[in-house]
Amino acid sequence: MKIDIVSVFPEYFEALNVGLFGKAIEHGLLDVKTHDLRDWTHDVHHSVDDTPVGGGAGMVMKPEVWAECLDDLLELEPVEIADTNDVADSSKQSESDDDSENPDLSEANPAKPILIFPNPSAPLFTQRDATELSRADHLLFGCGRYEGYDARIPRYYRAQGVDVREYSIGDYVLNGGEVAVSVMLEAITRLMPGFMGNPDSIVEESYTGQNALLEHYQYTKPAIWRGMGVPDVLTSGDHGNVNRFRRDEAIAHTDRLRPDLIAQLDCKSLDKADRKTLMSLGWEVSGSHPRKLND
Ligand code: 6GU
Repeated sequence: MKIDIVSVFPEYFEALNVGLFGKAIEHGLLDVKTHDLRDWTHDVHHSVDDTPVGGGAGMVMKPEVWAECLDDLLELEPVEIADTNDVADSSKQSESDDDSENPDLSEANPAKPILIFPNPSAPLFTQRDATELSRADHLLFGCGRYEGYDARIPRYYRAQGVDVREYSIGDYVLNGGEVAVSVMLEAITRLMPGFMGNPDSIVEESYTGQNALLEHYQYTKPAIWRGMGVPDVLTSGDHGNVNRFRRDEAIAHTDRLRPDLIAQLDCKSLDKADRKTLMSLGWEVSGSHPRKLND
């Protein structure tokens, strides 16, 4: 997989050379290039931002600099587009800003570069997105800083037929996209075939597959540590019981911390024992998704 990262702090990504990610680069599984956005400026101050049109605090990243950079990396010629989408029309804005703007996972053509902008005001990046993007051949990340980037940048490249994604990594604000890109990259690349030493460890994790539950608790030896034991069933050697115990623990754990994930489960994928456990926790398991009773 080819990965280009554009940032005003390209040195931030030197940390990628360590651990499994570093190994994947060494082995040629990943071809990572970082680029300094300021290399595409022409003024003495190498400025990449300007004051917001309409006023307000902070600075906004300029479209010209980003476009010169992205045209180079995507090998596109600059064009004028007949885009009448006046930003002032908020109804149009909301129409084009929902999740549907990130193209459907199944439509992606792996050979086409995917342009990704971290953006705290975008749809949430999920394991589903990571899984899909792990099949791409070329990802290009554009890290914004300051208050964000000119909204015409993603719109322009979509109009050029580029697969453009914008993602937030959670409901909090970071100073820039660098940390978010690191998070996304780690989530994406570890799903690539050949990246992990033990691919089985991916299968059982939280948020994977149809049945996105939080994971059950894990224990290692010793069986008693500082007076604390582990659940007896785990040392029983009965794999059926161990699996059931873990599954029930995962369900109970998810019910407590992330009931929103239970409400997204597909009822068809739940077996009899799952249903029993869920019902004992106050869920109605019928129809397409479980429903919490007395909510
Ligand atoms: Cl993707 N960027 C920034 N700046 N802040 C964020 C974020 C992204 N996701 C959550 N907070």
